[in-house]
Amino acid sequence: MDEVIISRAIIESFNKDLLDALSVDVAIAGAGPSGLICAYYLAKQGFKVAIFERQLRVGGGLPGGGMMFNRIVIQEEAKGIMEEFDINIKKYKDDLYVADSLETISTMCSKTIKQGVKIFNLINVEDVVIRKDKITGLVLNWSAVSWSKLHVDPLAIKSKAVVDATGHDTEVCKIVERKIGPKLKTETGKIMGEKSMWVEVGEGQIVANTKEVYPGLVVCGMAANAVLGSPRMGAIFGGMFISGRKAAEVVKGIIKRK
Ligand code: 48H
Repeated sequence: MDEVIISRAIIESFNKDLLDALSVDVAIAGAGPSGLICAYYLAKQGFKVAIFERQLRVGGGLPGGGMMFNRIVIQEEAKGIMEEFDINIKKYKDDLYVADSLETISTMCSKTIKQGVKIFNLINVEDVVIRKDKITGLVLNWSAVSWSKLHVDPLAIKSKAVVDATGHDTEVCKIVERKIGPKLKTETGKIMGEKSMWVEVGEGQIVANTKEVYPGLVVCGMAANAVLGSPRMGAIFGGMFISGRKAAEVVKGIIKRK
């Protein structure tokens, strides 16, 4: 055993994946539940997908369950996705099921990676690449650079489609609104803003809200409701999963259109 060999193994292996991710079919910002599910269904259909996650860990708001009780609730419509991932669910009442949030996120992450998705954590999406009126990639920097506010220029990757799966923050859409102007496909062209909790409406509207909001840019999960002005829904996650799966279909349409 040799320290330098260990270092070389890590650097070479990581660099190979990062170099390969410079040009992908789909670049996803955020490795929360909606981003993971979207990536999984795209990779399952043969697309080359990379996710960039600014935190150390994946999962976004899912592992924390509801108010740190590490359980999530899902509804009947999302049962098929839980079955696809082979995650245990327990019927609670009517069409509602309970799952362990740690089993859910670890299984989703594992199966998404095994499907061929590359997840790069500790990397912050700080801008988009634009060609005429179309998003064609992401601008990336180490999270440590942005957290410590260092003046270090970023690097960029190219993709056929970009997915904003950054949750409540709607980070990619915010960048587009700020830098390109009010041209998002919403009522005002701007981010409409997330509304207060109303589970039925929030879960009801999330699928319709999952769409291409600017050429080459799809919004999914909590970001979809925040951009399109729908309510939050608390610790029920079925809508996030179904939105991720729909985002994969929308992305497929964008790539086919080319
Ligand atoms: C790289 C970034 C950046 C960036 C953010 O918040 P998430 O879990 O998002 P969803 O939509 O998959 O799930 C939402 C759900 O967790 C939730 O919050 C619910 C259901 N709330 C209801 C309620 O009432 O509150 O994950 C987003 C991920 C996170 O891991 C972020 O760290 C990451 O995106 N992220 N990654 N570059 N600029 N911004």
